[in-house]
Amino acid sequence: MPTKRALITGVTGQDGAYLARLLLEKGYEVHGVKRRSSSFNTGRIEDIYEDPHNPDPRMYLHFGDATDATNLIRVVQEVQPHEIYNLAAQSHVQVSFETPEYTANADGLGTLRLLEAIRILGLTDKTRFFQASTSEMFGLVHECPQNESTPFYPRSPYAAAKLYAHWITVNYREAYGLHASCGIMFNHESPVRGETFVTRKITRAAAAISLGQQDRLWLGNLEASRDWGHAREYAEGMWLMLQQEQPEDYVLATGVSTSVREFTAWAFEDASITLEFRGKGAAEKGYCRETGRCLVEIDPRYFRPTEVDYLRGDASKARDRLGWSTTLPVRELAREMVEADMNLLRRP
Ligand code: NDP
Ligand code: GDR
Repeated sequence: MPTKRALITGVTGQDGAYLARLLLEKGYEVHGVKRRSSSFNTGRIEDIYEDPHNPDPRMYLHFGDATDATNLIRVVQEVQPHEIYNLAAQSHVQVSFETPEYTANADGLGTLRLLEAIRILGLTDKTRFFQASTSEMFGLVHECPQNESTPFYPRSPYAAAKLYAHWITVNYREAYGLHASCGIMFNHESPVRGETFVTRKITRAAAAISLGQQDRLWLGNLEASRDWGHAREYAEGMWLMLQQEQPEDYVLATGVSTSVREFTAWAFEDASITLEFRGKGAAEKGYCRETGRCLVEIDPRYFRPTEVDYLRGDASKARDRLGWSTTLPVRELAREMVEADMNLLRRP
């Protein structure tokens, strides 16, 4: 078998780093698209990136941006990938309310640009395509749990942009016979999760507070509930979708939903602090049971103009057809993240 080549956009992000690692382990030649940045943005892939002067490198990086069509066409032409994983996105829901046009451009049109690159270059029969769709598309949902047939109702500029990306991917599959699949992925986290997403913000703060490096954690909606899994397992799901004979869309989820409040209590427990929540609404606070000190407070700035209150996925299609399921319970995920943050913060 000739070596398979994969192109990953968003390779410097959490999922890109796990997926690149997985594909290298599977013997792929991996090409990643990274953005030009004024400071290093390759921290998550430092250990797998190889100097191109090495005798036989299997990992390459290309400069590129989801908002730049000519650049994407050139990269796809140069790499001639067997598989493209489109993970690049402005992926922060709250930030999308402040940058709606940019989010639509990068997340929505960025997907169209890649699909068009495949079509223009005559690669529709050769290149398989994965789109990182999201449970945020369900938004104001009335069905629980959510599966592939649950209607969408996006509640943010991010979710609306991703919904466009989802449907345009489906359309290119139907219109041009492209092997294109969307993973409708519920939240997945890890020790390399971006620091402004709620789980990592919490585990980092719990570690920093227990080490005396931070006084307080400010959060938004503690009632919100999410289906949190481990990013490593979701990378495997992405790969499995592109190995199927027929392209299809699949929900990836754990089937368990946990509130932000409960995740916070777990993280502090793992940092040897017992938290007690008292009060209601914006006045609710988290106190250390032993010392009585207030450690968690609400900052209304973190509330979103429209919120997604509750998500819980049903991944039975992925289990039955791909043989994919999650093994790591969310309680263990919290523990792994706090432990990693403790180690990170203890370093000089
Ligand atoms: P991250 O935010 O960690 O990574 C996003 C990646 O996209 C980074 O490499 C980032 O580059 C890159 N990027 C952002 N904007 C552009 C742009 N204009 N052009 C090129 N690259 C860009 O996200 P995750 O790894 O968590 O998620 C991966 C994908 O999966 C995203 O599309 C996300 O929306 C989607 N998703 C994620 C879920 C999750 O729970 N993690 C769930 C469902 C879907 P840089 O490093 O320079 O910022
Ligand atoms: P989400 O993740 O919006 O689900 O999108 P995030 O961790 O940002 O928020 C989850 C829930 O926690 C509530 N929340 C807070 N969120 C943040 N970021 N900061 C806070 O201080 C805070 N306090 C409470 C939020 O209101 C929300 O309800 C993630 C991203 O990875 C998307 O790219 C992906 O598509 C979805 O998951 C599935």
